[in-house]
Amino acid sequence: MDYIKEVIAMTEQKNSSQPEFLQTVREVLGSIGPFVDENEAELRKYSVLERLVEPDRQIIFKVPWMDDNGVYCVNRGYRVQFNNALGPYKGGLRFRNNVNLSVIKFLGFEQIFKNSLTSLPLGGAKGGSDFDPRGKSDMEIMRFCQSFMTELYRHIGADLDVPAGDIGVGSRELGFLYGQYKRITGNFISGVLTGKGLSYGGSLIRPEATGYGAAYLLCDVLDHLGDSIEGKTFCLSGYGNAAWGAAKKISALGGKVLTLSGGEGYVYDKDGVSGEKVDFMEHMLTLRAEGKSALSAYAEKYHAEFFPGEKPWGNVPADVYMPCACQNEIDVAEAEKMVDMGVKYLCEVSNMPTSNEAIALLQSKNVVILPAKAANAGGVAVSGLEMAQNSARLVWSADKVDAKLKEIMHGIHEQMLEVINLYKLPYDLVAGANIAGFKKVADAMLAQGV
Ligand code: 2IT
Repeated sequence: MDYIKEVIAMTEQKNSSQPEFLQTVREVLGSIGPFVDENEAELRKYSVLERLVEPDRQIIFKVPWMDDNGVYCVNRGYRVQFNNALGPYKGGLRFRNNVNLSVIKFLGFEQIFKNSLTSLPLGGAKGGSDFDPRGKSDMEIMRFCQSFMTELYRHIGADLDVPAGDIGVGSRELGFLYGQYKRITGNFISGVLTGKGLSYGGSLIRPEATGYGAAYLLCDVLDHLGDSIEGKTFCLSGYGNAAWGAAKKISALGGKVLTLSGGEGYVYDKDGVSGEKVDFMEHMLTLRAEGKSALSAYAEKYHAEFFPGEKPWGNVPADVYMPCACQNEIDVAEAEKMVDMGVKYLCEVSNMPTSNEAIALLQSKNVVILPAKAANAGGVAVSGLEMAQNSARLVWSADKVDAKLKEIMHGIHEQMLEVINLYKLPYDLVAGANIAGFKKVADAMLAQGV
């Protein structure tokens, strides 16, 4: 444990202004003790942890663009290529006003272990910008994406670094980004981006993959515990891509989704979000883009209750809480309320939705946590399958991709169980995911030398 403490202290000292990054480093390193203790001499000798917490490359660039009034604007672009021990750098781009280097580094660090858990050959990276597409016109977004790619293109490649979407980057943005990449390079290299539209190299099931994958992993966890989704109540946050996929699969499997949420508050639908209500979530994104209140539109249309300015955590009793919005949605106060409401499972679909203190509290109350790196790995996993299809110049059927996604999520549960059994841990999936994810990266880093 001394080695881990030393590296955490060193990381804190070097990155004191990056709270999100430090949060994930403490969380990951804090739970891989059993593996590090067992292999300390070798890990120390080759400075594996010191190398792990330092990104290979951090690219920060200017993104000038013109708005619809002819005003020139400047945003900041990022690409952090964290670790390519397992494969080309891989991870999404996030466009959101609160993006900064700390946020991109936390996402990139998480991505290393998540990608490792998929068992596909993918390294870890993340990028994005403090540009926020909300309230911008399509043409403003196009000009921004073209300018962003005019700088980014020189740093990416199908065997080098493969960006995808994240918050604020969906099929529209990826289309503009891909078009500009193609224009600059003159080549149709579809494997350079994932999450593309179906007409130009995208994969079926990629839009559904994050939410479906989380539901599949939850099925495996519940199965292991002799339980099932059927009849369970779910409290979701967000209403974007991850929440949409999760609601679609959970409702199909017989679970009841009671809430959706956003910055403006949450809706409580006692009849459950299913069928055409799930389809309506796509329309909610359009409403949001137009600056309208998507949640009150849902509440009005489906006679649900709208609670402005509130979060669903601990206000609605549910068996499973499923954050699907952004980082640090759940702190100790919310966790305490969730426990009082009788929550049994926390399935993290957004990246790092729970503070480290809230994780500790929930674990002490025997809440089973499916950590984000495992639970939301379905998104990047199907990105990996999109890369495979692009390399083979083939298009797989939805059933084939879905079956592979299920298999990958099943494999993630197996890997977590394996280390839990190996180190005689309780059924702690947080440690299971971190150790299993790290082990493979450490092996590859050691094999490839310093
Ligand atoms: O957080 C994530 O894993 C993603 N936003 C998806 C990344 C990807 O490369 O598909």
